[in-house]
Amino acid sequence: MSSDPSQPSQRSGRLIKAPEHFLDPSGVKTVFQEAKAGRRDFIRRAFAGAAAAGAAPLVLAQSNPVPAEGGDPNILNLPEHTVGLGQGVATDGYGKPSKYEGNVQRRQSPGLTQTTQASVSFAPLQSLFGIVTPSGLHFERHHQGWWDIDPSKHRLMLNGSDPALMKTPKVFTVDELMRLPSVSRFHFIECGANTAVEWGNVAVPTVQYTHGMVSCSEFTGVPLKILFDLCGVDYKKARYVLGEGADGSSMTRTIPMELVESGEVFVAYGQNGEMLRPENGYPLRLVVPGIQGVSWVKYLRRIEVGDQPYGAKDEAIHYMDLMPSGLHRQYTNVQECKSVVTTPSGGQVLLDKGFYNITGLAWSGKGRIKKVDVSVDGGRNWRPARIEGPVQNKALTRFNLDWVWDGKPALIQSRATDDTGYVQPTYKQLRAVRGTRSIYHNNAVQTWLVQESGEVKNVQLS
Ligand SMILES: Nc1nc2c(c(=O)[nH]1)N[C@H]1C(S)=C(S)[C@@H](COP(=O)(O)O)O[C@H]1N2
Ligand SMILES: [Mo]
Repeated sequence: MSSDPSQPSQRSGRLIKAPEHFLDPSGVKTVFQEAKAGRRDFIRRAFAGAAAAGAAPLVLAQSNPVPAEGGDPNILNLPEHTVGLGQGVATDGYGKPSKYEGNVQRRQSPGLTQTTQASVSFAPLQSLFGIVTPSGLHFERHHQGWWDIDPSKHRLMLNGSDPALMKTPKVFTVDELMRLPSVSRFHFIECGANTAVEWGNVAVPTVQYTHGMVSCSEFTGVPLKILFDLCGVDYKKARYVLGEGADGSSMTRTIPMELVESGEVFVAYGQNGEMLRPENGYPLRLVVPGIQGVSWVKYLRRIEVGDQPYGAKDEAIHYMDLMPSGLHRQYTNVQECKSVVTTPSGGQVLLDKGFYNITGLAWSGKGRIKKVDVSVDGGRNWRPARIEGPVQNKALTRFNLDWVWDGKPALIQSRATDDTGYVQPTYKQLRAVRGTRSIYHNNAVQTWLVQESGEVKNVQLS
């Protein structure tokens, strides 16, 4: 057997992860052919073994995803790492992923106009497990570039648009904020423009580009309500909140006070157990669970309370939805219930028929995921997926489903339902309400076509 199991493209056996060089269509072919040459015989032998052994009455056993008998001679080799002395503790003090995982990276989309300074990078959802996005792979969206700000010089000011709305405006240092009572919560953040190119059926090749502007972290920080209480906010009058960043984008959005009063909004300094990454707003960012990414102000330097919506520039030109009537829907804050299958997904290759674990992510800006149904025939039949718990409020939720691929073309979809009973729409249902001229807030059911060759493609069913 010529295959080298250490190669990342073969890490998961019969499934090829989206290749690094997918932009060159011949690149997909090459990886596919190499993998086929290396693994076909092995897979066929495994099937023969299963038949001889008399498979147990389980989907998994019947389709035998693992080699049954005969063995792999590689297990008898004693490589250097088994007989030699390994390396001492890492001397750089901060660990890195294995060099074999070098192709797991955030990337810029081929579906977007290339600018001199890129302002969006997408998370490699196809390569991630569970619900946490490693901080170094969290998607990025910068309206005016990112900064690594000195936390000792950074300040957060709270004030009212009118002195009557806040009794004692205050300026906090980062240290002062870190002395206050803190919360740690898992939440997804999704840019309102996630999945935008699919409105135009541009069909970018991988789930990284269709859905990679969503990420999920455990954030740590101080509830904004605590700061407002310290500053003596008059909650009867101050019904709106505005966050402002210390970067040059002057990017501001109105946040309704109810969200702060619920205790859910917080000023975060922590992300996945350490301080925020500079790209994600170090040293302070607003966490506004369930609300589109633009409201999660990074490099947070000022919070104002007001008695009316601000109608800020980004509320007049960005993140609005052009409805079929010709009118704009100005405030779409909540990210509606959505899901996507991350494996198998565009750019991946199934090397043979048999068992596969279909897996994906679901989320809802309104609360918790109640169920996820999966179809392998383009939405004619649905089966409930296994939800990996605990299911958390306004966080990514992982689902899995057993599947035996018969080698024929398959149309794989997922459809999530949240605890308000809202069901993720098909493109047909979404377009019936929203028309065809939207850019933002696309939460339609995604379809992946598994071709007979095993190659998986992004398609849209009308
Ligand atoms: N100060 C500031 N905050 C910002 C932005 C920005 O450009 N500057 N971009 C916003 C947008 S549009 C999104 S989607 C999220 C992206 O957060 P991330 O880069 O941590 O993924 O941050 C929001 N907060
Ligand atoms: Mo965004």
